[in-house]
Amino acid sequence: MPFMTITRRELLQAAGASWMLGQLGCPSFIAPDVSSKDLLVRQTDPFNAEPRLDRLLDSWVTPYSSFYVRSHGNQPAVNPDQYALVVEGLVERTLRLRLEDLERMAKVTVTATMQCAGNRRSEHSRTKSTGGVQWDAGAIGTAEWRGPRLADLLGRAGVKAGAKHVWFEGKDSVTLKDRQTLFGGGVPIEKALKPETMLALEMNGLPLAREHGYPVRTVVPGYIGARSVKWLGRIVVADRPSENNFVARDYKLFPPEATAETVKPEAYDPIYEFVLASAICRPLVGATVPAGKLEVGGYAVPPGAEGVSIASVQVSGDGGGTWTTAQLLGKESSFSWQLWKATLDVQPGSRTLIAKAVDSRGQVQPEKAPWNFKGYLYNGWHRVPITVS
Ligand SMILES: Nc1nc2c(c(=O)[nH]1)N[C@H]1C(S)=C(S)[C@@H](COP(=O)(O)O)O[C@H]1N2
Ligand SMILES: [Mo]
Repeated sequence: MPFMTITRRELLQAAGASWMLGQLGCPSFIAPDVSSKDLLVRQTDPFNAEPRLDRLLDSWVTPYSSFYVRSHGNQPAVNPDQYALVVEGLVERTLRLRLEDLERMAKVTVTATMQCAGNRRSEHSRTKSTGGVQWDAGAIGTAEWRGPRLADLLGRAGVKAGAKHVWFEGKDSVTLKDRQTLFGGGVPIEKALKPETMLALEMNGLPLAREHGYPVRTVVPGYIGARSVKWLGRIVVADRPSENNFVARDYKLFPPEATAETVKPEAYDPIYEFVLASAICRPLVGATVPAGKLEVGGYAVPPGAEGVSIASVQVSGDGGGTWTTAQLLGKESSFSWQLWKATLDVQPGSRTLIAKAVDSRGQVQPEKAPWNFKGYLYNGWHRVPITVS
């Protein structure tokens, strides 16, 4: 595995053994050991960090060291011996499963891209300020997730008639303006039963690291990262969407005229699927490059709908005057990004590189994304100003 840059022992220390620090009297909110990650820290508490964009091009499966971390609260150090997952609600049998029960279930490996709904929020903020972590285009990564299917677990519990949603609850504590809460997510029952939707125990062949949700997280391929709940503690089968803050109020796409003061979140649906997007990862914004042949690289993400993949990526070296079709480097998939590269001929002066993706339905990534005060789902054409000397 040439993409792994740290040893298994180091990762086990970051994950499974970290609860021991808690045993030794260290508070559970101490930061996990992410020293073997090489990230740009956007916020320290809660911890939020993304890789420098060009590092995303190293491999189709993103190594641990460049995988972004998005947290809303603390990063609990879960003792694997005391771990329990409760499955309840509209089920025939309430389950209380230990980690070894999950490890004993049939496992699948799913390669899927994790992407934050706030990826590229800083581009929304150029139009008008937005709240939240000001991500560049690096709140995204692709991993090989391994663990049981959620459908198998729900099959054991026996889903009752009338079930419409499945809620996920994490064990981390999040501070909202007026109260403490647990992070939560959820998906419609149809998505919960899809073969790609799973509980991940492993990421890239190793146990999940603490900051990625050790010992268990949901992975919901094609959906925004917020639905892939880390440090999973509870699953509830219900007849309605979760009332958790991060389903009922946050992670909704509000119209441009909405403001934090006036919005009525209950009037809007939760965001689930990704939107078609692409970004340039090399060269970096503001780079100076010699005139002539320039290799440009980046990623493209399909819109998260079943059966829809990336068909092509178009790249411009002159602000949109002429376009070149990029070479796609990954595997075709509805749930994973494509990496791409293109060789452009660039002329001296101030130039803007642009990328736009086209999906297998023929839909083209839009030139601009509608501004919203939460700064979600920025998928306008990615523009990278450079100097050609
Ligand atoms: N329990 C819990 N799960 C969570 C979060 C969180 O703060 N707490 N953040 C979510 C969000 S918004 C994203 S984008 C992904 C990020 O996953 P990663 O940190 O493993 O990259 O986790 C999701 N799951
Ligand atoms: Mo996110």
